[in-house]
Amino acid sequence: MTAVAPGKPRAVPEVGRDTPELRARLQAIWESRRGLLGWLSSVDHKEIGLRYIVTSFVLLVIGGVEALALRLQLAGPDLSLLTPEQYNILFSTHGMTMIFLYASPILSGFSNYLWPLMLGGRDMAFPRLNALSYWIYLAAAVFLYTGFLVGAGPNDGWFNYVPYGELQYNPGLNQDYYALGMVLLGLSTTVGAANFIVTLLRMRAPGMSINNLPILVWGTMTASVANLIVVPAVSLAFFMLWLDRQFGTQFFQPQAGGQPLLWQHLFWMFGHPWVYAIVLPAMGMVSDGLPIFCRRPLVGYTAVALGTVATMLLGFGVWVHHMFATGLPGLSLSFFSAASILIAVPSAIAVFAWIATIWLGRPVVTTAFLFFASMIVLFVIGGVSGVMTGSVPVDWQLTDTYFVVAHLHYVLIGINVFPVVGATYLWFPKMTGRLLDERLGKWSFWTMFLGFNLGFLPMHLVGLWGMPRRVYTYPAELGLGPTNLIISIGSFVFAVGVLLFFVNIVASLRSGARCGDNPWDGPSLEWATSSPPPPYNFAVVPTIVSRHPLWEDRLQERDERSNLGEGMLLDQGKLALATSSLDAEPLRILEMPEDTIIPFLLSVSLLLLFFGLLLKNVPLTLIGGIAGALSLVGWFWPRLGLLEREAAHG
Ligand code: HEM
Ligand SMILES: [Cu+2]
Repeated sequence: MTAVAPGKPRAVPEVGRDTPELRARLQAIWESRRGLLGWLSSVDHKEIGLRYIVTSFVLLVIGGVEALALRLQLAGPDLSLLTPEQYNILFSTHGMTMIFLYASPILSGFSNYLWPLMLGGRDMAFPRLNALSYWIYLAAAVFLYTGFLVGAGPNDGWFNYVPYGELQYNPGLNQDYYALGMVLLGLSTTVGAANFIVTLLRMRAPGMSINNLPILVWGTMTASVANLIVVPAVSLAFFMLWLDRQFGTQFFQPQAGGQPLLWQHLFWMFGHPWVYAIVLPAMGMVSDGLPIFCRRPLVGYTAVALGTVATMLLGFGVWVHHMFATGLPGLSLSFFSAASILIAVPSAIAVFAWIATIWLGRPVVTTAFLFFASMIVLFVIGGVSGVMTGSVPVDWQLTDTYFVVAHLHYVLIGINVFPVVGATYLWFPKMTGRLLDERLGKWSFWTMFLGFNLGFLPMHLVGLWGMPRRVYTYPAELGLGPTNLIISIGSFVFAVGVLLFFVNIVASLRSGARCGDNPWDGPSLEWATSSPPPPYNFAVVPTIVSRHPLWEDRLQERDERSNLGEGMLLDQGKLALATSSLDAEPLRILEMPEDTIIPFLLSVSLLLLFFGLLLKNVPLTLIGGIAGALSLVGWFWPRLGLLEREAAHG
């Protein structure tokens, strides 16, 4: 399975220059096989990253179409396009899709693609686990949407409060699909998070020390640590709900001594940190992207990096702000209110750093720049309405009104969708070798920006006027009709902007202008390799001495230079270098696993297993379980090569 015979001495790695022969050799070693089997077996982080990105964009479109149906229904008073039951399923499925199947996976996609390139490594630490996390994500999306297609989508909001989720109030399969689907998705998030953390600690180029990391890496690392801690809480909650429904446990049944509030605690202990997990990496995209177009390093790197971590630490202690209206004791409300307001501080650090970077730089107004810079405005609006609802008496007025719908979209669209679209303009050339069209890009930006504000700013108003969220209609006497019409029109304009973005992608894939390795003159390592990068990323292992390896000549910050043309060859097999956690000193040479179809098979087995559990079908459950166990046997079958860990120095 590997090019290296076990036992062959290679403790001191050869050092050499990047040559065409070396590249040919590495290409042969690292290339995935062609054909369907090769495609299903790929463990290349770039391939997996792209799959994540494409799949989550598809889900963004699906979730967007659901939202437009909601806004059609609400465009005027007393409309009956949707029944109340359909409305319930649609807003819950929209929330679930956007939060779980789009906002987080899209960031995993970008980070998967970019991390090893930014860090100067050849792949993630656990390539097979990486493939597994993608395939399980896809399986969970298929599972959840099967429910939706058979009329059993989630119908109790994305946070799925009990006791309404319990069997006696909710007898269909809706809640079972949602509960099991979320447990399945939790597996994907967990293995993905573990992979990011170990990759950060081990798979960096020599010299890529902790204070040279791009902020996107800080963001995803922080998000991954949080996910590892909090995803079990929500998986547990959904599993307990399923037990309540199928086996008569009474965890959340008040009449039997169960605790509905337990659900809310478990859910929001997860839910709030998760909100940061879907914004911190996106903030990292802005922190790394803006400086490229401002032609200068980010102002306040250390403060922004530490602010990222501080946001998450505080973020663990604010979940009760989702429960201010549940009658908890006053003292705990004060504590959680104070913490929620405090969390504005580290976020504000990032905002000031971005503004200072633009102020002190020489901005080039590209489409990517527009998306990143406008995100600052949206972030401030979403942040201010967040601080407002963080105050208990204000929240008592606003909770469950459209004000909250406005707030959550400013945060999620402002700090996730806008940066992600900006990031696509920035890194699409790296991924494909072609530029996106700038003219169409600017059209799409202005349509999105104006449409979004037209659609979502007035939501604050109807909320203040008392329009509740999650109602399928409202009577004409309330006078909410005209404003709601504006909201719906704005939503459609925004959707047209998003559509233009996708049109741009499809058109540019075929006919976009070809670009060189570094079309934006970016400073970080991913721009040092070709566009698109070869399967092995870098022919020789680079050595890094600064945060901006490609800007060192211009910045003249120090005398030393990073060395990108000469370094360890690691061409005697599918090899990668492991480095130490803080200073990135070379430690070990790792034999990386070959492509394998086992992660795909394992996730298909899990899908069968979960359908078996859902339908209480014993044969199906057994088939899924046994197939999964066999896949694991194949996965862990001892292979000598993978056990070798050789010292990287003499
Ligand atoms: C075209 C863009 C979008 C439109 C027009 C839109 C519209 C809506 C509407 C009308 C609701 C239901 C309000 C109610 O009756 O309570 C809603 C809920 C929600 N939306 Fe969006 N939305 C859009 C995009 C997004 C995105 C990109 C995200 C996340 C990344 C998102 C996350 C949510 C969440 C979490 C809810 C709450 C669902 C619940 O109450 O359980 N939306 N949205
Ligand atoms: Cu929160």
